[in-house]
Amino acid sequence: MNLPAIPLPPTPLTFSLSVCAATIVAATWLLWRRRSARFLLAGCAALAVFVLTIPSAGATDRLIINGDGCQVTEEDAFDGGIYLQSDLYLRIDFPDSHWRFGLRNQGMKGLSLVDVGIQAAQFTTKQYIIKHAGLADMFVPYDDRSNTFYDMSFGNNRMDQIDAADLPSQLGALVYLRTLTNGHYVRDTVPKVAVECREVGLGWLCKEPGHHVRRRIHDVVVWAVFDAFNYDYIIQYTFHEDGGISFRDGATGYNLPGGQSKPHVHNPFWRVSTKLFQRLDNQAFEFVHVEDSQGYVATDSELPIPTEQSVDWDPLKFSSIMIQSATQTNGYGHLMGYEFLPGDRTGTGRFSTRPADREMWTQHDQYLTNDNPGEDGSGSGINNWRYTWHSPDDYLLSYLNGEPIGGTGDGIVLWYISSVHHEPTDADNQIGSGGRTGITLIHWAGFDMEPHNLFDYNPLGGPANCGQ
Ligand SMILES: [Cu+2]
Repeated sequence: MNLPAIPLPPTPLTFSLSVCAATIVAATWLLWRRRSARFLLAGCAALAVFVLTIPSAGATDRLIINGDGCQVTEEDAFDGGIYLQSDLYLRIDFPDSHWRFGLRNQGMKGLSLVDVGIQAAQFTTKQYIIKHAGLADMFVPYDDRSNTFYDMSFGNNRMDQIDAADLPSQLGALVYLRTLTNGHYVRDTVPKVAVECREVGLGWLCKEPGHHVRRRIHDVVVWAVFDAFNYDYIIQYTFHEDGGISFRDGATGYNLPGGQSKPHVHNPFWRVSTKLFQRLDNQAFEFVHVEDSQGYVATDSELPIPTEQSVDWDPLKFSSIMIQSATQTNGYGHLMGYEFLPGDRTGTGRFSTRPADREMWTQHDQYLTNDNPGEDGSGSGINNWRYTWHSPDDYLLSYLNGEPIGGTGDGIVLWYISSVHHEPTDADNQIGSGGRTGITLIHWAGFDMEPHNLFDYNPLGGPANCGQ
């Protein structure tokens, strides 16, 4: 299935060209009756034909990273820059797979992804997988409760400028987010997103006598910095050549002045609105691997998740959430979808069970809801959580009202709480001034989204037989 075309509204350029054309026709009719003007008109006409055959300056794509293992293109990147026709979209071209996605800075929640599409293996067009993904909050309770912070409650537009020096020496680029203003898109004055192509290592290999084959792969990493005063959080989306996406939030900066050595937990709280293949027939399952009573034989199952509900991760069952279409199958007749797996995770945060503390939303790892109108945080009242801070207890728990999954709304939303405990050590304790200590090394938390029965074969060119 193709991604929807982006409608291109009339621009000042096309309007002014139309006015010019009408003026030329009228003037030609008036002047042609004068013999002395005919030679001049013929010359002007030739010049006009030359000018009008120069490609339009609008909607010009620009290659921003050009490596052997990956290329990145910014769409509609005309450097005149004032009358951009679309919001920011990037395309990634790996040798064996192709991505397209948009990047947004909406309200209080930092960098988000929109309209993500993937093409690989048997597909000849991009398959739409994500409507909107990003952070809903970052909850940071200190162990002794001297402080309890929601680090995305501090107001709109808290993303920092990214500098050229933040990039690697090769295969990196800065991009500018855009804002819809008076009918066209205008770039930010400073870049707030970094894009990098990174060599990862091996995607697969096979060694049989006389037959050694392998494939080395690249990632494209898109990241921004969310400024929460002493903490700088790196919000990072990694697009893998195998069709997966990694979502990560990394805490760095310096520890809380006055509480430099106090342990705490960073809990990035994610929201991913999927709409696989742009269809409304998506459904959810929980994968579990259960050992028998002797721990000798195991049974794997995919358990239907029929209604909006919480789902806890069980490491003893290798549990994961799967979202797939109820009708769209690959070449084997298997329903195609994506699986959500823990990423960097040092533990599982569980916090206050006292309702008055409004931390009941931390009692589970994951939630599934329908994407009903306004529930993306852009609605009114509690549904305005992207622009007006509310505790997730106020909005998330109200969305969990037992509706059949996929029964209403425009896709299925996974809410994912990732946790990383931060016990400051002497590496953090270098004494500075003003109550500050040294800069803390990045600690990451997040999850991964992997294709599940999406492809008919190894999307990275692996042979059907190893050793033949
Ligand atoms: Cu910390």
